[in-house]
Amino acid sequence: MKCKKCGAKASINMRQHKLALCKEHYLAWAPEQTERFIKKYRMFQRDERILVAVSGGKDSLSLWDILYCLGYQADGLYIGLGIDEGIGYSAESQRLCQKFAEARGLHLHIVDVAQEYGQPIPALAQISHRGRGRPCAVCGLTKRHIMNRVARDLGYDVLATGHNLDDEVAVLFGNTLHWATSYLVRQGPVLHEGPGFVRKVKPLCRFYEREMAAYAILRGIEYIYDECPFAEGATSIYYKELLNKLENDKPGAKLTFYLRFLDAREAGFFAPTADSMPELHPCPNCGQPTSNEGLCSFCRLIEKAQLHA
Ligand code: Q46
Ligand code: ZN
Ligand code: ZN
Repeated sequence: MKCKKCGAKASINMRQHKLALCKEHYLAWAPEQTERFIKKYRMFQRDERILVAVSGGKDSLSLWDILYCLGYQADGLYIGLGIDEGIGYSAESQRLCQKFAEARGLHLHIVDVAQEYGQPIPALAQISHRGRGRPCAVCGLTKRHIMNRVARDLGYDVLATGHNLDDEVAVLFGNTLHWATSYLVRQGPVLHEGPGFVRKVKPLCRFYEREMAAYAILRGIEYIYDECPFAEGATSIYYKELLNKLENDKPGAKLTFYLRFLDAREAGFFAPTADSMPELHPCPNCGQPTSNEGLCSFCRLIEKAQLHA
């Protein structure tokens, strides 16, 4: 297989784009595409300050690297979850994020959940009824709270996450199976800011997972290969496997599913309902918007944890 641009040996073949590229041309192509998506979906402007949520994985570190190469003002945010099962997942992912930032002279904010709120994620999950079995619901709630808080407190215009096409399509597939229209109406490359909410963007939403893995490897980015130990057996992973089978037989199926969904959403196919737009008011404790009466779900979780301490 030869590079379509220069004829040298190709490093990656993207069947869905009918495009094979060598290392040099792929490392130019990926940021060009990202810039195109940033503009197309009006994610942010050159003068805006971006906070990139980094986990130490290939997607978020590649995203930070691409924004840095494109000349955007992007700082990082690492959230220490305190997940030390198996390989010492959190400690290792934090080390890789710090190493990445230092090598490029970039600024990384670190928030450690246990230091800030008294308990790491696995312990918080034990306390909450949401966390029986798998800590992911508590983990997701905590990460969303911290990301929004840090972005707002430190005056960032936008929060960027490294979700790739495979992630987005797995979520879309799950929501479609359940016709969860209140989620479908909000899924997309940009979630606009609202009172108390920072804008959220996903600049990698049109890249396949293997394209980001290739980017990270070809750029020599050191990232954590292992998934979080709690990801094992998650429904989203099962959906990804199903969708990979489909993609294998029909190259481009995932991208088409996602892009046609965005078209349908744009055309008003999933109209907002009272359910998808609940009335929000500021939490009396932390000030973040919530649809709860009284404390937001995160503050309730922390209150419960303190009672158990
Ligand atoms: S980090 Fe947290 Fe994920 Fe681990 S505990 Fe679950 S949600 S799997 S993205
Ligand atoms: Zn080439
Ligand atoms: Zn709160």
